[in-house]
Amino acid sequence: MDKSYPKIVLLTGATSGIGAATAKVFAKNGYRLILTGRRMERLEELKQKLEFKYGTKILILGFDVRNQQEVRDVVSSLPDDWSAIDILINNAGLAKGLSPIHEGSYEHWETMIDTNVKGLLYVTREISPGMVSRGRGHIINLCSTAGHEVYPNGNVYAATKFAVDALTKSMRLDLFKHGIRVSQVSPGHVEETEFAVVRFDGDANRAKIYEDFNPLKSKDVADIIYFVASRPVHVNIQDVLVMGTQQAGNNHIDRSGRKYDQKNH
Ligand code: NDP
Ligand code: 8X3
Repeated sequence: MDKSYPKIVLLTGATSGIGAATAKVFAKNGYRLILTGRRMERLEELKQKLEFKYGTKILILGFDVRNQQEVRDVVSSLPDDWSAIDILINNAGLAKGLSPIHEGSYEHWETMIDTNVKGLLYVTREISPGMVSRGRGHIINLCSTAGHEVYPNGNVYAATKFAVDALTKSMRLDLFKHGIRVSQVSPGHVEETEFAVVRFDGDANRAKIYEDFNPLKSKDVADIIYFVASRPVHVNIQDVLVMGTQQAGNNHIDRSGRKYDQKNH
């Protein structure tokens, strides 16, 4: 651990799924956390739980990453002792709908583009100048297998994640000379998240997409994000492409029943 310990992590999308699991791993390892999302009551609950369990310091900020002015206001009014962010984890994101291009919903398209691409850009634009001026920092973006390979009806969600992949590569080119690391993690299907429920607008039956195979769990991805963030400062992991054992690509999933349960091995 270097001299600036404990480091400050700003994590977007901490209210559920991969973000909530990531908050837990970093809290356990003694980092100071700025946890963000729109559902303030969830953030309050998480803060209380993690501070009590791990004794770590947590600041919570409720805002919508799509709102450029709100993002600017929130970042510019960070208390002095929370403003030197060491690690930014751009995790907030979502899929909406699963329709062929000729039937897609404009509203779904706007929501995905505004959140996954523009939201990530707004937060990064506000936080990266401080990193540049300090000559240190690490940005970790949540991409997806959908940012590497398209699948039927995944069109606009995939396009946003291909954009995240392009932005990770571009940010790396722009920021490496300032001592800032840029990485991404690209998971396949992950359960213990609200991803499918959000995609299908709360339709619990449609959201049952993990019953016939064993996908990644949110903690699997959180552990990888932590691994990426905790490498020695001379190491920059560019991308981690990771899937459950029963998934070999976006279009290749062994749906013959849930297998490879850790308990049985
Ligand atoms: P969840 O739905 O469980 O979590 C999404 C998080 O994003 C929530 O905390 C939500 O908080 C936040 N969020 C969504 N929209 C906004 C917004 N406009 N402003 C602020 N926060 C927002 O899904 P996951 O944990 O699965 O998703 C996390 C990331 O992982 C996403 O980028 C997703 O694309 C990616 N991913 C997910 C995979 C999966 O299979 N689950 C696989 C590959 C990548 P709130 O609603 O409180 O604002
Ligand atoms: C989430 C995984 O396959 O639903 O990024 O697009 S997938």
